[in-house]
Parts: sequence; structure tokens; C-alpha cells
Amino acid sequence: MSPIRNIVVLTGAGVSAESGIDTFRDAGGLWEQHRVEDVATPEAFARDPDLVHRFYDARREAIQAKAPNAAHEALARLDAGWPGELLIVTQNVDDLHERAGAKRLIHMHGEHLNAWCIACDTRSRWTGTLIERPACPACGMPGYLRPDVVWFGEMPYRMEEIYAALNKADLFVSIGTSGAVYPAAGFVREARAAGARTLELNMEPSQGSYWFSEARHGPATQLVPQWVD
Ligand code: BV8
Repeated sequence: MSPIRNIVVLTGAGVSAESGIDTFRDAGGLWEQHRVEDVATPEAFARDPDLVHRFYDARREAIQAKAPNAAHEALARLDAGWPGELLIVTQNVDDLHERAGAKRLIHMHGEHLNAWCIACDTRSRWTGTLIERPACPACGMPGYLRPDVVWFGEMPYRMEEIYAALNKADLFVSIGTSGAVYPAAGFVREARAAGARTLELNMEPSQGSYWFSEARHGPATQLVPQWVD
């Protein structure tokens, strides 16, 4: 079997679940009787910006009260010590990977703790709320800040870098994701096509389990340190 040099790790909401951040399956549909797909879209924001601001203001506040768990910490150890190429691609908008120490990281769906000004197109670190339509720190215009997250129908961030890493991966590991959302759910097939081995670490079989050469099921705080260490 060829040696493993280049690794791509994909993480989803399940990697932050044991830090107390709800996954979409847990909160799915329960939030004010709306599905995430109905709230996390540009159309929803145009239709009812207060509803969308309430959804993200509540999640931004919740994230800041949480801490990284053993899975985030194990991935940060891998990042610090792996001599080959490593890329952690997270679908999550929380900052728990960074707070655990991960460096080689891409937030393909954006970051909750950033606000995006649609008047001047700049992003600012934002830990407060947006519902009161505050002024943009860069251009001073009030009422043009939205959460800097990728909604359904919007293009995820840094896709070229992600596909370049997948196309030379020797190992692709998917952690804590249901495989429900594209293009992330298709990454395992890209990696397989490049000849990579594929491993799924998840509480239960995901929608894409079929595509993985190996799968281990259980909590991320057990599976990820076991794999890393
Ligand atoms: C795109 C950010 C194209 C905001 C999110 C029609 C029109 C347009 C697009 C589409 C369409 N139909 C389909 C699509 C594609 C669409 C899509 O995939 N839809 C789905 C519903 C079918 N995708 C998109 O729209 C994407 N963009 O396609 O653009 C394009 C092309 C050209 C030009 C322009 C555009 C954008 C998708 C991104 C959406 N934004 N989030 C926010 O976070 O609020 S997605 C959001 O849901 C999350 O970010 C995450 O990605 C996703 C939920 O997935 P998971 O992370 O997997 O979480 P989930 O709860 O589902 O699962 C958790 C898993 O963990 C479970 O398996 C569970 O068992 C496990 N688990 C739980 N606890 C633990 C655990 N595992 C281990 N240990 C534990 N303790």
C-alpha cells in the first residue's frame, strides 16, 4: 500500500456536537419551525431579514460560550506534527478548530464570527448581534451587514484550493458529517478518483458511507484521538 503523505480532513457539525453546539440534525426543523434550508438562504434573508438575524445572532452568541473538544484538539496535534501536506476543510462556521490550534484550515461555508458588508464588500470580525442593523466598521454604512456564511444556493469559499488538495490526497477522512450537503458531500468521490484511501469517522453511517473504504462509528471525541494518536 502506498505511503500516506497528503491528507485531507473534512469536518461537519458532528465534530462540534460534544462541545455543546447543536448539529443540524438535532436542531433540524425545530428552530422556530423552520428548516435550516429555509433559513440559510439569500431568499429567506430578503424575505425576512429579522428572522435570519435572530437565527444567526443566537448561534453566534452560543458558539462563544463553547470550547473545543478532544476531537478538535487531536486534529490540531495532527496539524502541528504532520510532515506531509494536510488540509482541514470544515463545513462548520464555529471557530473551535482555530481555538484548538489548527492552522491548515479552510472554512468552506464561512465563519459565524465574521460579518460581511454588502455595501462595501468587506468582512469584519463580529462577536455582537446584527439585528439592530449596526454600522459597518469599514465603510460606516448602517444596515448592510449580513452573517459571513455561505447560504444554500451560494458558492462555497476557496473551492479551487480544496479540489487541488483532494486531487493529490493519499488519505481523505470525513468526520461528523451527514453527507447531506453538496459540494462537501461529493469530496469523498473526488478523493477516491485521485486514488486516495477514504475513512469515515461518524456517530452513524452517513448518506455517503457507501463511498468510504473504511468507516468507524461512535463519538468524535473517541474516534478522532484514536485515529490521530
Ligand atoms: C452550491 C452555512 C452552487 C450556514 C450551510 C438547489 C439550488 C442551489 C443549490 C442546490 C439545490 N439543490 C441542491 C443544491 C446544492 C445545495 C445542497 O447540497 N442542498 C442539500 C440540502 C441537498 N448546496 C448548496 O447550495 C451549496 N452551494 O451548491 O452552490 C453554486 C454553483 C455556482 C454558483 C453559485 C452556486 C452551499 C451549501 C452550504 C449551505 N450552508 N451552512 C450555517 O451553518 O448556518 S450547510 C449547513 O448544513 C452546514 O454548514 C453543514 O454543511 C450542513 C449540515 O451538514 P453537517 O455538518 O453534516 O451536519 P448534520 O447535522 O447534517 O450532520 C451531523 C452529523 O454528525 C450526523 O451524521 C451525525 O450522526 C453526526 N454526529 C452527531 N454527533 C456526533 C456525530 N459524529 C461524531 N460524534 C458526535 N458526537
